[in-house]
Amino acid sequence: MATEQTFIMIKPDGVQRGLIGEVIGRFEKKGFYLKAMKLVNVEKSFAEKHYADLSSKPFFGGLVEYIVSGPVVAMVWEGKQVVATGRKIVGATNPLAAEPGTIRGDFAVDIGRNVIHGSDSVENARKEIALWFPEGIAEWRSSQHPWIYE
Ligand code: RTP
Repeated sequence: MATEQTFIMIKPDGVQRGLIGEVIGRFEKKGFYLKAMKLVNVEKSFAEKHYADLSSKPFFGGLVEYIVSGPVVAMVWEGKQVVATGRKIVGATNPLAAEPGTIRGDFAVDIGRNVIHGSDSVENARKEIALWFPEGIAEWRSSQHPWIYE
């Protein structure tokens, strides 16, 4: 049974540019399941917590300012190897290096306006889901789609 989950966030630029449907469509069409979603404005302290691992980087201040600059869409996606495959769908951090066909490769130019975040490991996905969805996630599908999963 494929139960791996990842945390995906559409950053403020993606929301302002009307890319919510595009992002959701790509994950849905691949065969992943949207398990939780909310549109939220996050506080500076929350953004700092999400990106705590990067707090010593020179771009940290600008990154936090970017994330709090408008609403973001926080989502949990589920499916077989969804963490690693989600990162492939998202594309390389620098959009100019991201392959065409990836979200960043198709829709972004600047590293500081790269549209989307995706967890980089199963362990970080677990931490990020707990941080963004402390209320928990409602179960709404008990089995995988038989035309997608063997
Ligand atoms: P994310 O966490 O947003 O999915 O991005 P990532 O794993 O691909 O990259 P990471 O190294 O974790 O960086 C987080 C975000 O910080 C911004 N960044 N700016 N100016 C810079 O050199 C720089 N490097 C990273 C990007 O918005 C990146 O997504």
